Amino acid sequence: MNRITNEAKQLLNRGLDAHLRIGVTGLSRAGKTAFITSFVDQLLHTSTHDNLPLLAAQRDARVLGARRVPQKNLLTPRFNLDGSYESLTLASPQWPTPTRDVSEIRIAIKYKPSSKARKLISRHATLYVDLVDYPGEWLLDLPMLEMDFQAWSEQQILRLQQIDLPEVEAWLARSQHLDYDESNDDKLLNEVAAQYTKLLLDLKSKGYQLIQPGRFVLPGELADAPVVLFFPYTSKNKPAKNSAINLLSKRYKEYQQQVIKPFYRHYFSSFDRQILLVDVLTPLNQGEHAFSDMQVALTEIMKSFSYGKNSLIRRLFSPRTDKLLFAATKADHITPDQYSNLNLLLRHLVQPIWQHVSFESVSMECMPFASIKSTDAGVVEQKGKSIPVINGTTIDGNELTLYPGEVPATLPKPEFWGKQGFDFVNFRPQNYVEATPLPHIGMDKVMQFLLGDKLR
Ligand SMILES: Nc1nc2c(ncn2[C@@H]2O[C@H](COP(=O)(O)OP(=O)(O)OP(=O)(O)O)[C@@H](O)[C@H]2O)c(=O)[nH]1
Ligand SMILES: [Mg+2]
Repeated sequence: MNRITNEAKQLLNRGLDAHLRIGVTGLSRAGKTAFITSFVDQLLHTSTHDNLPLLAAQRDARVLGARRVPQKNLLTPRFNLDGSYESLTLASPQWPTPTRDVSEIRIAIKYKPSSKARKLISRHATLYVDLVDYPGEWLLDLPMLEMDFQAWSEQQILRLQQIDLPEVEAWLARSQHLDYDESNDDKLLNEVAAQYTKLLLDLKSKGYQLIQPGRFVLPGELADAPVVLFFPYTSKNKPAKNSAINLLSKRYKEYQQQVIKPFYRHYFSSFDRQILLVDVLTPLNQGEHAFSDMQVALTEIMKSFSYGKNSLIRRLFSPRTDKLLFAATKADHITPDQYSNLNLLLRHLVQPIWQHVSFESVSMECMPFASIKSTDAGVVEQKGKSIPVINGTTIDGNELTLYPGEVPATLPKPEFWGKQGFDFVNFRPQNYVEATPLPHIGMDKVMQFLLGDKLR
């Protein structure tokens, strides 16, 4: 009893209310907006529905309710939850529109504490949760902090040379052989820089995900600023002191100091927990180049999470993330018998970081889930055999029942791409039934991992 009273006294001084800041990231189209929309929507329905059986506090009927409250951080744009609802409630429901910048939203969850000490203090407590949506592409810039302009240029040019596309060849042929030394004028330089950004956007639309610098394709408020107008350039001769080409390395340095570092200082190091959303299924469908590119991009992204004593991240910032979740999104595109394969495949993808991060006492987990379920799973009988299927409405409005195929449980071997046994179809969200939570697969498990222990 004494121990409980002591703990209660401590809590009394500190107060029961707590605050959790969760970073939600993933490459473009990974499903961040759908995730935050569903996360908030599920919480808003906790007092009226049993929508989250695996969230312990809700299962034990201790969640009294949740509501949106004004965010504390006044400099970050507000997450457009109403915009998401508008799209989802259309007569033909649509997915929320793509987002291009960081945004956040705050929810207050009122609950009954379960621990004896907490109950002594008050019958109610509030957990404030900030969800911050930020592009995974920004994490791809971390390695740039350890390279000077020359080293970065050499690496990028090499990478571009390995891509067998005429537009890449054309850009390389032009950009590396122009005479930028003619005058101090940066017009030509800006022109080639704009073409470089266009090339990166082009590559992105073709499924390449390893795009550096990440801000070039998602510049937010930096669009057209000189700091995002440079490109890799390797020259054998040292350029003249006041030639325009020197602007490239100046802008590169500025990008390191004014763009990459502040991002890690202001956002990354402020997260208590992070979820990295990975869309494994789309690249699996697009083919070998998209899949292996995603794999390299993921490995680069994960460097931001391996903060051992000597890591760059630790030297520059002090991140405080104690939980990290890798989540395979859009699991409603496959039949339930494939969920475990999807999870195993995700585990293989994040393997390079797994051991390393566990040593840093960051708790990690992998799981498959769907933020907004757009299909129903079932079984059809064919020639006396039961075949698992999913059924939904395609983006074009046609009802479709199909078996999308097997998800490989390990990294696909070259033969896999030859047979391409995976058939991925984009479904539109199901019709929204008013006053009910959005249908999901496994959001409760995701939420239990991210905030379950804070609702005790
Ligand atoms: N079936 C299904 N599709 C999903 C789900 N979540 C996202 N999607 C699909 O993935 C697309 C991208 O989802 P978003 O939530 O907009 O992804 P994002 O990461 O916010 O994308 P950007 O803002 O462009 O970076 C959607 O338009 C849907 O087509 C899901 O839970 N189920
Ligand atoms: Mg988005």
